[in-house]
Amino acid sequence: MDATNKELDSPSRLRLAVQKKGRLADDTFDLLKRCGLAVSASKNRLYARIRELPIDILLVRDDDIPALVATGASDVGIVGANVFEEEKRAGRLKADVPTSVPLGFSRCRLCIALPKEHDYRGVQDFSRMRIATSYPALTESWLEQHGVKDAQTVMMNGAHEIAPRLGVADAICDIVSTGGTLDANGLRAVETIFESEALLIGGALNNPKKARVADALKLRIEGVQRSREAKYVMLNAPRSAVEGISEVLPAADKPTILELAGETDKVAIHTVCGEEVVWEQLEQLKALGASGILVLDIDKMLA
Ligand code: PRT
Ligand code: ZN
Repeated sequence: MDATNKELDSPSRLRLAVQKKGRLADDTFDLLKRCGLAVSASKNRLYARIRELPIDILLVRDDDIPALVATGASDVGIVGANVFEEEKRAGRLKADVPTSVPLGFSRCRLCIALPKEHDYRGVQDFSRMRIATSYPALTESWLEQHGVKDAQTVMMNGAHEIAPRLGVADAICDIVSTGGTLDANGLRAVETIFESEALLIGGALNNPKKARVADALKLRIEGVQRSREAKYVMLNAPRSAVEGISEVLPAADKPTILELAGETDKVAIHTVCGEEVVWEQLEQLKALGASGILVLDIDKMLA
């Protein structure tokens, strides 16, 4: 259901700004879905109302999210750390936007890249270079930190990769994920200046009702993040092997030990492991006498 303008004025509903369409959007909607919050974004919608919690979703371009949160037009937002930091460092945010929660998706790097034929020797190679980027503030502060004083940034909103060939710049500073785009354009990343992932920003709210909703949202997000990595491990093992098994699974909670019908020396062990369980660990468990080992995904988790 679309929210009407009047509904958006509701003082107790939390406003969450998210990217409408793009690289962040799918993972953001997936996260919200896993938090039990269904949003159906259609082309013409600028906002959507969530039924399960008093939250209104603003569907916007990612670049607008930091300012929407800084001005209070939105209470919280989900945006790439690259965009958030650039807006902050460029001094475009009118107010402090409080601590952000890292969300673990849309991971990428902001890198300076040079034509492959350039024999890169170190940061001083950037001296007197023109660097094409959409992130001038992040690039300039990195150059300054590394003692490069006479490089110049050239603002470009896209197609940075062709800037060196066009003679518009000597280097570029852009987001890299697989490195395929750089490679296809005869470029090579020589320095990573910023590591990015999606962040939940904002959330210092005076309105106690909204603050409670923001806390509930954060709690659900934390639950989803924990359950993403966590595994439920079940196995049968000799009673004497319980300690050894705990050592093989260091990220596991204290195990639940269950009696097995008709067995005196063997028990069933159930535990939640806070991180991925790899094949090598299963082999070590087997070597300790474990059998019937099951590793299951966890759908939801609340500490
Ligand atoms: O329309 P709107 O303004 O909302 O979106 P946008 O076009 O500005 O951004 P979008 O959707 O492309 O990216 C949103 C966010 O996703 C970025 O701000 C990053 O935080 C994150 N992200 C993750 C990426 C990439 N991976 C990525 N690979 N953003 C951009 N790229 C581009 C990069 O600019 C380059 O052109 O992909 C190309 C490089 O990819 P590889 O895989 O070839 O290295
Ligand atoms: Zn954008």
